[in-house]
Amino acid sequence: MRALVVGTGYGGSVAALRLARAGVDVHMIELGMAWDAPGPDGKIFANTTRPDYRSFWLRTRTKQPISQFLGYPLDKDVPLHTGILDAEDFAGITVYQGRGVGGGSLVNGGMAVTPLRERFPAILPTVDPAEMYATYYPRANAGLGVTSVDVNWWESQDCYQYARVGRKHAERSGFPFVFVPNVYDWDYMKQEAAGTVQKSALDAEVIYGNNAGKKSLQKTYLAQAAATGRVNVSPLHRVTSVSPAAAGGYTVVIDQIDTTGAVLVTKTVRADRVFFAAGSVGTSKLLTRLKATGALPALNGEIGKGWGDNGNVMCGRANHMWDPTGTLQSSMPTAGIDNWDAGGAFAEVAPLPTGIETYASFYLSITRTPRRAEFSWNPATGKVDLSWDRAWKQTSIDMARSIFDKINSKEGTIYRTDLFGAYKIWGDHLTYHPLGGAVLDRATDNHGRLHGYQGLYVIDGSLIPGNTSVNPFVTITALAERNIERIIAEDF
Ligand code: FAE
Repeated sequence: MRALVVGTGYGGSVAALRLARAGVDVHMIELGMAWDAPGPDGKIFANTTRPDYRSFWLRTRTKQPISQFLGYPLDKDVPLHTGILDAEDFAGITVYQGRGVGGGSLVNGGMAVTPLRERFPAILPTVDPAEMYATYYPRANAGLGVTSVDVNWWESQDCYQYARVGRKHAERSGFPFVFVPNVYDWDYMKQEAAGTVQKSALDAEVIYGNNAGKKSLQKTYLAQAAATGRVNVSPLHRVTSVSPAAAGGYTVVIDQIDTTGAVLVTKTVRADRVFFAAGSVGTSKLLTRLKATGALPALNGEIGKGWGDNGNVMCGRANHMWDPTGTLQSSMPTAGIDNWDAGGAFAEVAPLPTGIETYASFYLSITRTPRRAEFSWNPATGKVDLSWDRAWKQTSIDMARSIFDKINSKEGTIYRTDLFGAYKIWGDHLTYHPLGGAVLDRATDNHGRLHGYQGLYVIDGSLIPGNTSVNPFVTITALAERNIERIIAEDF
């Protein structure tokens, strides 16, 4: 039995580990690089404040999430390269995604949040919360190496001054301030602060990769999968087609690319089972195209539907001079402001690690927006479109304002207007949290088996219909743990 896994992010890594441990040979195909060799500066990953050829996926100019500072544009030209962060543009939204072995775990902030149980039925209505909270969330948290910061240490460190200012302002306006766990190695961060190891989180490393300290999937699930001896990974390979094979199983067409994105060779392999784990956008685009162009015509009409942005919207606030947020800011967030029930927003108290004092508080809000978009095949362009309308973000902005208008009014402060373009308050052009497009119990059965084909599965963020109320990767991992257990027991 040979299983092929498309993508090496959270869903793909869970599938590979569990299948391999069950005795199945697994071949993982990954579009991005392996990220296992240092660049000319001796480091594998570039710094957030100094993007270079490693930072962006096949762009000749950076597209940084925060595009300006104090009126100065931050973007710059870079050589075309299969870099780590993809800023994928659709008509109404730019979707940021990790590219490489480890998927989003390579670029994310490591915030590892289990949603409150009472909010779970709205996230995945057909999944039994009892089994998720008794078995699969604990399993995911253990597998990912999730731990909480030592609050006494946190209280005393310069690098979390920004978070303490965030707490003070939240609490003075009556909002619950909640600590959230992370996958960063806190002992390592303590040594960074003490100056005894190479700095990573305390050297602003995050969205273009993290050279030490963060437990990305390469250090957790994928390391364990490799240790089984049954898992092969092919980086810089893109799955372009999956279709039923005459001899049974599936024919998978794969392009091997070089670091400029050029196709070197096209390969065809056969697999007994195929797991789609290319992320919400990757899986949705692939399935939408394969259904429309005749490779997998029996996929049902739910393919491409139910896509959401987790209600992401960013903003900064300008503090008074007596509320500095610190020249040293840990790039790993530890806390959020919870106004979900009253105002529909959960705001991550995020770092703005520039190395200088900005007097700015920065937030990524996750909001309860009802907006959902759809992927569709465009035969004229030969591409997959997404029906997201930029104007839909207004709902999310209004929800985020339920927190920050109140804080600004209480503190006598204002929004920053220099981070996303001149006189622009809201980062409303993007998402870090794409979800949906092959929704559980609609495009698939209630465990991720695609309708229409035996032996095809979806096992990533595309199963979740658009919102998780908090940062998504723990839920993606826990759902993958739940589904793969059932699939191995019944289908293998
Ligand atoms: P993902 O991790 O995206 O993996 C999919 C993989 O498939 C990628 O490696 C792709 O390169 C690969 N792929 C795509 N197409 C193909 C193809 N055709 N052939 C072969 N391979 C392909 O999917 N979430 C949190 O919970 N906490 C955070 O603090 C957080 N911070 C974030 C910060 C940033 C800057 C970003 C971009 C995301 C952040 N996220 C965070 C979101 C999180 O990383 C994301 O939800 C998960 O990575 C999604 O997991 P999947 O398994 O769905």
